[in-house]
Amino acid sequence: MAKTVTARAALDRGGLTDDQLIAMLWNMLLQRQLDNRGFQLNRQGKIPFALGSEGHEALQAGAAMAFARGVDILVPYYRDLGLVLGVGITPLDLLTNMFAREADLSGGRQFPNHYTARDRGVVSISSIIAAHCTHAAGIAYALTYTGESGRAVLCTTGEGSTSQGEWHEAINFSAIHKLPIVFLVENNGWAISTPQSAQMAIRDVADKASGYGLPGMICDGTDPVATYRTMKVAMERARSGGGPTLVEAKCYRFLSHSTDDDDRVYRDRETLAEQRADDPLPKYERVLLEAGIIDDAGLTAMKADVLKQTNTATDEAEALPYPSVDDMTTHVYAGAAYEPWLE
Ligand SMILES: Cc1ncc(C[n+]2csc(CCOP(=O)(O)OP(=O)(O)O)c2C)c(N)n1
Repeated sequence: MAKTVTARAALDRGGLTDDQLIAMLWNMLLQRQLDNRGFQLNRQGKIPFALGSEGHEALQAGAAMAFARGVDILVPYYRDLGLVLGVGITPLDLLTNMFAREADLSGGRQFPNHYTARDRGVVSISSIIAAHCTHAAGIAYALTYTGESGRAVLCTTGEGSTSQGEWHEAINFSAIHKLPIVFLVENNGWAISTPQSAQMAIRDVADKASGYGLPGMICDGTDPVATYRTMKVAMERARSGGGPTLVEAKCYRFLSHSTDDDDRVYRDRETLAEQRADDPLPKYERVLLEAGIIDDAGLTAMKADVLKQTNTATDEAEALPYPSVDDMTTHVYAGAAYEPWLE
């Protein structure tokens, strides 16, 4: 009998099923669409601020795949839209946050791109760079203290945040106490207008791990499978009592830092265009197309669906009411009757 000839290219799938590989593509497409929507809404004057994670999609889809829902705890930073989508926050949750509506999971009080969902294990974001790293170490310490095993804390930052004292304190404390935590550094080369070379005298952030006595790992953050592979090892080490890991995922930031920043004043367009060759989204689309995991029609349909879901969530969130003025001091001052400005 003739041997079946398959057109499928060999695929490094990191042990993931077709459905999981497709789920990562979905996550990446949705992340980019929602990022763009944030910028559009800002330029339309509908929301005060937006941040983009364009270029981070692959590493966030891969890291989310290594996160155990209902078990692990995520302490993210503001550029983690894909990661929070991947652990169960919905497009409607995100847009309700951007529009600061009452139904927002922080009651319409948080900044755009400052996500939280207690029921999904996502801790509220701190705008103070690296302050959340000590919170994350504290949460990991609490897991150890209360004897909860099999759970890990995932704490993310950019590479610029690793210059902050609190990052070092959190890493040191975690290593000393062998805490169940993974510090994921999304190294996009820039901290607003400060390049990595002006931030540290080393090439790899992962090298900082050895000074504190924890393992440092590096992965290609433009490849979701490579990131998943690395994060799986690190998260399993944390869950099984092996202690903390520092993971550095190399990527690039394609957009300005935020809608309040104009990157043309510090980054030349040629370098940006060169980096586009490594754009994780079309790269991963090609991988799945060549492996026959998805076909052109499937990809087109998926993109249409992502746009439709983004539009629906935008319209729904925009139609929701703002928080009531009566609710202004909730979670701000102790006691409903305390109104210091009236005294
Ligand atoms: C303590 C503190 N200093 C400065 C800022 C202003 N700030 C906000 S984001 C940012 C850059 C952080 O860069 P990085 O950690 O590399 O993350 P990226 O934004 O590149 O993803 C700075 C300096 C801040 N929020 N907190």
